[in-house]
Amino acid sequence: MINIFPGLPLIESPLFSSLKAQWALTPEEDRIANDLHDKGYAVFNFPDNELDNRIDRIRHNLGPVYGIDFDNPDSHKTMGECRIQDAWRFDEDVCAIAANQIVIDLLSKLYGREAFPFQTLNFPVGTQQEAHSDSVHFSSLPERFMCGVWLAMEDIGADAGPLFYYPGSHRWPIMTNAMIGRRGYGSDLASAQDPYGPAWIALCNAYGLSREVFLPRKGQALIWCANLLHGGTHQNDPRLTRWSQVTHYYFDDCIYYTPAFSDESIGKLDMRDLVAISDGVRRPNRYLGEDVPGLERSVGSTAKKKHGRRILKKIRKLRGKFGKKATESQ
Ligand SMILES: O=C(O)CCC(=O)C(=O)O
Repeated sequence: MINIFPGLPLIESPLFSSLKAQWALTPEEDRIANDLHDKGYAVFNFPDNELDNRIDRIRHNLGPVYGIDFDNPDSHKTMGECRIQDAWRFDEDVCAIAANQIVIDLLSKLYGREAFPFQTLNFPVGTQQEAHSDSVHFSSLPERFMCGVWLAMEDIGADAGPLFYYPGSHRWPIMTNAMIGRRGYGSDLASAQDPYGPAWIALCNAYGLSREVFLPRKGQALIWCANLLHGGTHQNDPRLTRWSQVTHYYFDDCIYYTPAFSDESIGKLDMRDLVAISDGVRRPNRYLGEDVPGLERSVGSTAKKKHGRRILKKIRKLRGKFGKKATESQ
């Protein structure tokens, strides 16, 4: 394939239509590619014959970590922890979902570079999070080589705090500290999303987009592009669960960093030191085929680190049961 813009994901290229003509896509891949290009998200059935059994085991194994009374249908499920980051490190089924080869091959084809999963989040309830783009948490150079795959682990109705998103927002300029006049490198935040909230609201108003809500059946998954604005709606019924797993993917031959704690314009990047979930091999930061040395971490989010440590303590308590060592997430 001749591609004048290898520094852009194929599905986000301005030459998408002409590239697609040279691309051997099945009808289903074609639909997914079009949806990602046009709307910034695409829904598909998660390709795993073992999925139902995996979901049962995940709910059983991770359930005790959240501190939620799942057995009582009337208990308020939103009172405990709402997420476990990187359960792939100790739970084989979380790992298998993240490392699903059919999904990795699909993403690699759609982006034009090898995809690799690097982070998982497991939720028993909705996050009720404000609209945000993952690009402030994880970005790449060249930009947009990141995506999320959100998997419904049960049928999800309107009262369970479903996922929402703004179709088309993936095309907006990627939010940076420079854009909002903030210095990020070395800063400390309670939440890495906080500084950008007003700017995202302003963009929503300026572009006049309306949000859509995702009401999936168990086993449906949604890919979101790096810059798609999304979040979790209010959970109307606190007695409900909303089991889901998000896996975040990067693509080979990029610099991986956290924009919330970076100032790109002056070369201050809070770079990430990543291991691919799929093969356990480190993925060095690279630019145009060469390793980029000088890994540096900025200060980062204190709240996130404290939260990570709290969850890790709980997981360690259960470690005997899982039989594997849990390590702190990046
Ligand atoms: O599942 C949700 O409610 C939102 C998840 C999310 O925003 C994320 O993982 O970035």
